[in-house]
Amino acid sequence: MTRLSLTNLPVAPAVDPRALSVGIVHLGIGAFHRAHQAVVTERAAVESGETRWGITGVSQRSTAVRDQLAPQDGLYSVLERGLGAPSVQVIGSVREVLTVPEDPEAVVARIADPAVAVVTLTVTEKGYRAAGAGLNLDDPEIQADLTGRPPRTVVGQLAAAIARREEPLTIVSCDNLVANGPFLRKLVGDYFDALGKVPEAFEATRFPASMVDRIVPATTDADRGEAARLLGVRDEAVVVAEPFLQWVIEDDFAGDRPAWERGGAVLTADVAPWEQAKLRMLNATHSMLAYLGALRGYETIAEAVRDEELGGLARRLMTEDVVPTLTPPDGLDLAAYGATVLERFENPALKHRTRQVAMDGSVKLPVRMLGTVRDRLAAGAEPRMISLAVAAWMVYVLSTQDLDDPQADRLKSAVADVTEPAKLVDALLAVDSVFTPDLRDSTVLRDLLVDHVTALTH
Ligand code: CS2
Repeated sequence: MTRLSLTNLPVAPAVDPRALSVGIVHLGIGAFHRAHQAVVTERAAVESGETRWGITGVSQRSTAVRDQLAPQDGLYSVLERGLGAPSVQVIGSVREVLTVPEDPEAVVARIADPAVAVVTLTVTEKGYRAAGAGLNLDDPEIQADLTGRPPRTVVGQLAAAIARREEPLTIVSCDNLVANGPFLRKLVGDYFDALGKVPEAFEATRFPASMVDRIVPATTDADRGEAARLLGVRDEAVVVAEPFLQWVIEDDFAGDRPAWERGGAVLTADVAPWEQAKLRMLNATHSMLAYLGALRGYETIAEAVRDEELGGLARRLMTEDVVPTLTPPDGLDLAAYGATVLERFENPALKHRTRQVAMDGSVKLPVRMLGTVRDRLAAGAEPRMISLAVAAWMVYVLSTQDLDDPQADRLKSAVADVTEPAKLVDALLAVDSVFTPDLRDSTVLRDLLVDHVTALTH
């Protein structure tokens, strides 16, 4: 079967890719970006008629995405899997892919290009190389960037480009982090402080917060087969996604920006309530189902949530522990939102693996679970359900051989000699890159964790 490309186009993208020039650099061109921001950006271009917002995608580590996209002129399809028949759409907004290992300097040069006004990022929690609220200055890659080599870390790339630019730049974090924009600004500021010089352009650089939402599991051979059947051509870069898509962006830009609101995004003055609702309701429940589901031998999130007991626990996590900590954004009914989240998880066509959601727990828990624990404890409540989610992670760490986590070595050695539930709880509560002293010292939390770990391991 022939391969998707500009000369082999069964379904034309909504905008002629040849007419687009690059105005956005996206760091971390994985499946999520291609199924989310790239789609909204293309829709915005269709609605506004603007052709200056093509995307240069950057791969931080591997050349895989570039190798998939280059022979296809940057084109790829989004395979949407909902309850009905799957559908497919070809997206043409990615115009170039650069890879950091091959040419780190080209990445900085592209961000510094005056035609570029916006940088977006999906580099996952660990890509920020933070320790607590600041930059991890002990990280060897950060240290190496600080010596002045062409930068290989995300923060190093942004800092080097800001130092070179004359026109204002806006940097939009699209990762699942609390106050992702201000957080990234702090990390870049820490980097400049460590360098001992803060360029003038840093002050003018804007870091709006954003909340992103779309479930995008890893693509499988079955997805590639389905896309080929629907398209009539082969697409090595297909991404699969649910129909739902949400993007709420803080309206704080240094210069021009794509008309993303015309592509379906919401521009607003305050993203925090949206982001908090999403991280605490959706992501925390997702992780809980991933850990409990994996421990029960379920392959996918849909199987886990369809287990009556686990589905019930997921519902109780939201209603009993999370909702009381939230101030809903205007127009959001939290009960209805929670029900929608569970319906989305139940989508049997998605095949989102429990192991995929379970990875990187050491950097996900603080963002999606521990704020809820802290708020419930402060309110004098017993956070029974959210501590079950934390306990499930602890048992998962103990029982998983090839733990996929940036701190896997540290976690595995912490639990190496553990023989009983209380020891597991204490060993992991002592990991100070995950748990802050207030949580470590809470006997209410510890007792709950020991109860849950006991129940989960017997
Ligand atoms: C998931 C998220 O893998 C995970 O940790 O919880 O990727 C989730 O699918 C997205 O945030 C949904 O928007």
